[in-house]
Amino acid sequence: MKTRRDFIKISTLGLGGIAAAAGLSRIAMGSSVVDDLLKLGAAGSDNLKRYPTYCEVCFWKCAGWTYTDDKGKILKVIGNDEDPHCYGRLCPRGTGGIGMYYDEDRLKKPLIRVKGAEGDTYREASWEEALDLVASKMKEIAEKYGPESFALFKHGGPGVHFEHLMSAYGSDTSAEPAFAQCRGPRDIGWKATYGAWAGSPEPTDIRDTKCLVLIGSHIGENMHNSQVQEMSDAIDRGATIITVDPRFSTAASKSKYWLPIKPATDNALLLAWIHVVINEELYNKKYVEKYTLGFEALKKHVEAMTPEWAYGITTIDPELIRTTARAMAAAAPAVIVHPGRHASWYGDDAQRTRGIAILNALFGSVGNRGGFYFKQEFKLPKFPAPAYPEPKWGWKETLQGKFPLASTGVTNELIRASIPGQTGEYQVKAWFVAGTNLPISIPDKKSLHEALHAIEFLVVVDTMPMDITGYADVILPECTYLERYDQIRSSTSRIPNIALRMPATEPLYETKPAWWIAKQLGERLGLHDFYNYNDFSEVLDWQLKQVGSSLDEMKNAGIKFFPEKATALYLEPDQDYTFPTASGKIELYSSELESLGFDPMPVYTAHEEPAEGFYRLIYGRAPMHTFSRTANNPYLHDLMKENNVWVNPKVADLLGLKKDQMVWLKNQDGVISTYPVKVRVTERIRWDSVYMVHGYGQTNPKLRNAYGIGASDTELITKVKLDPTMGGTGMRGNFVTFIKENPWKEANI
Ligand SMILES: Nc1nc2c(c(=O)[nH]1)N[C@H]1C(S)=C(S)[C@@H](COP(=O)(O)OP(=O)(O)OC[C@H]3O[C@@H](n4cnc5c(=O)[nH]c(N)nc54)[C@H](O)[C@@H]3O)O[C@H]1N2
Ligand SMILES: Nc1nc2c(c(=O)[nH]1)N[C@H]1C(S)=C(S)[C@@H](COP(=O)(O)OP(=O)(O)OC[C@H]3O[C@@H](n4cnc5c(=O)[nH]c(N)nc54)[C@H](O)[C@@H]3O)O[C@H]1N2
Ligand code: SF4
Ligand SMILES: [Mo]
Repeated sequence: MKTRRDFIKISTLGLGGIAAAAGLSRIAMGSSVVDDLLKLGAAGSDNLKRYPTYCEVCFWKCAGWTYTDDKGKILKVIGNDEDPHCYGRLCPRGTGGIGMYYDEDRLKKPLIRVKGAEGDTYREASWEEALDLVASKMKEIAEKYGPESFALFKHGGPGVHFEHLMSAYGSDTSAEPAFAQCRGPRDIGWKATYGAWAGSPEPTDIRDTKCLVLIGSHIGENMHNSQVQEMSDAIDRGATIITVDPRFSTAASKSKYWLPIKPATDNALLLAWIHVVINEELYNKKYVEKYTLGFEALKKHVEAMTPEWAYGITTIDPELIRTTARAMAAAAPAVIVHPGRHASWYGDDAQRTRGIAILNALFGSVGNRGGFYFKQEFKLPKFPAPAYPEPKWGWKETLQGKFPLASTGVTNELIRASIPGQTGEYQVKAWFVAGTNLPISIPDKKSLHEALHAIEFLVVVDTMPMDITGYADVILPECTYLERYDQIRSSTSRIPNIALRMPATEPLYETKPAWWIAKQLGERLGLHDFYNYNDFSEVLDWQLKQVGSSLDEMKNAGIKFFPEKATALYLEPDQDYTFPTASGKIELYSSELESLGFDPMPVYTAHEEPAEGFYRLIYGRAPMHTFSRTANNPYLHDLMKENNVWVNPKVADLLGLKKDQMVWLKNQDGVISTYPVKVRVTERIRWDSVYMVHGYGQTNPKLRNAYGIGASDTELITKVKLDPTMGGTGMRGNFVTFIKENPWKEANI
């Protein structure tokens, strides 16, 4: 059945003509993209101009330099030597970031949906027309339902610009996948223990650690730059790496101990580790006494949670549990049990992070060298603007009293609030989507589709014709990060610092920066006072001057350091320290969680097991890709064109699956992958699970490199387990089986 918002698969757009007119060809025409990149990297810097930027290929935001030739053609991006996020070296994705600029499939002009008897299409429009249409819809929605019913889904660079716009318009109904689909549960678990989010970059002192414990945190494939570099140095220095992963990850291959845990049982391992550390008195007594609360209750709580108990759950040898606990203790306090990043796994994820946080507290690693440093942050003053109007309701009300610890919008709940009859008076009617590809990023496609069909208006700001754009009424093309100003980067670090992103060249085609798009809309909505400048560079210059710098200085330096704050990176011996929790202590026993009806200390809960013939679907990252955003990038696509499904040889034997055989995956709810995926037979995965790299299976033919290649893990994640504390979507409780014959033959897909 076709509905208004059916995804437009076939478009009558004349995109080819525009690309040709712009006179662009792919700069990577050679047989090996790697060679091209190396050549670009090696190009001498004489006569080249360089402009500071920070990377947008992922959220680590490494600072770098974009080099252009005398004609303004971008040649390369390299890391800024001074930058603590990258230490002068970008990861493969960051180096290939110029592929975002050169991608011929980029969005080039504003597009407006045209209804047709044969299905909808898009037509090109001028910015005037597209912006007028979006602004008139925003006015109409505000008049009919109130501005609160216009929701914002955002992620990455463009987010803040549209957040400002929507706040000025009167809506704080906003959310991003970085919370409920990513690190939200972790940050809430960390906060319940230490009083503050772990944040990004995490304040892990890997540089000086003696023992790094990675629980499903696959640094090395998860390419968070400075962490990867610091980990590699730590390995050279002889630090002990302990990896807990059902898959023999790259990190596992560098580890002294690999614990191939049965998936979904990490809480039992953590509790057993805590048991050993307390029972063998391996904990830091002085630290625990001085800074923590609830030790006796914890001791009692884990009394029966022996390694033998955990063995029956996790399949990890009790002696290995003891040995690894002792190895951590031997390194303490220079030990890091990494809090992880993408934490929305099984629905009890905030509690798993609590287990991790508690273990670190027992070792005294927080506030000690080689553990976690106290992060330093530098905040720039806000550019003057009137106070935002007070919305009558917002993202919080859409939760209807659930998820009391959600401290920012919950994407999946905003989606639910867009389906009529779900949240009563808090009904979302229209969406503004900027920098997030919801069909690939949000599980439970059924709800997403219901919501997409129900809303009255959808505007998408993106750089590429990603899946989400196919549902839009209006598509606004943003230029890439290499062609624009954005907000100053001021993230947490060992030394407070800021970094500038500025355009290295004029935007290609008719693309525009997010700040410009937001300002144009704001002015059409009569919000002039919120946009008291002509160019965003004026905002940056004003902000920088307030802190004794200037845009000119930052254009030369790219990054600037500021003196450390009063709080030092580490605790002095016997120093009094108040943690920002209610008690001022590290809460091993959380009265806050208890008062909200949650377990005050982490517990192990058994999760659903796969039925016979089904295998748990787990997923992760590949070093050369970031989710779906790099799927079509000509350079990065060349480095890894497709994902495959990792299958244990025992399973392959049992099912008669061969290396490189194409299969379709079917999940427990009967959902079959749209595209086939190649089998990779490998001992590196447990027999009870299969593994795929996330981000593949693009359905938009306009992505000429990525379309239809590899399978999407997301479409198989139809079932989610919500974290009751904050609404995170646990996504690893889905199970798949294999189909060998094309199930879509009839449907001709
Ligand atoms: N199944 C499954 N789902 C997941 C995950 C998983 O591993 N598996 N991971 C989760 C995690 S950890 C996260 S953080 C989220 C990530 O979720 P998203 O941020 O939605 O991930 P991307 O697929 O990278 O989508 C980014 C979108 O922004 C666009 N974009 C890139 N640069 C720009 C820009 O400069 N301007 C604009 N306007 N748009 C831009 C891209 O073209 C793309 O459409 O996904 C979560 N969802
Ligand atoms: N190259 C690259 N790097 C990235 C990104 C990217 O897209 N590409 N995205 C960035 C973002 S936004 C995030 S949030 C991070 C995410 O990166 P991480 O937080 O490091 O990892 P996840 O994606 O959650 O986890 C993947 C690992 O968990 C393992 N795993 C699966 N189930 C279980 C289980 O039950 N128990 C245990 N112990 N392990 C399990 C998988 O086998 C896999 O090795 O990566 C960041 N870095
Ligand atoms: S880690 Fe890589 S992709 Fe992420 S910001 Fe840094 S260079 Fe860019
Ligand atoms: Mo993430």
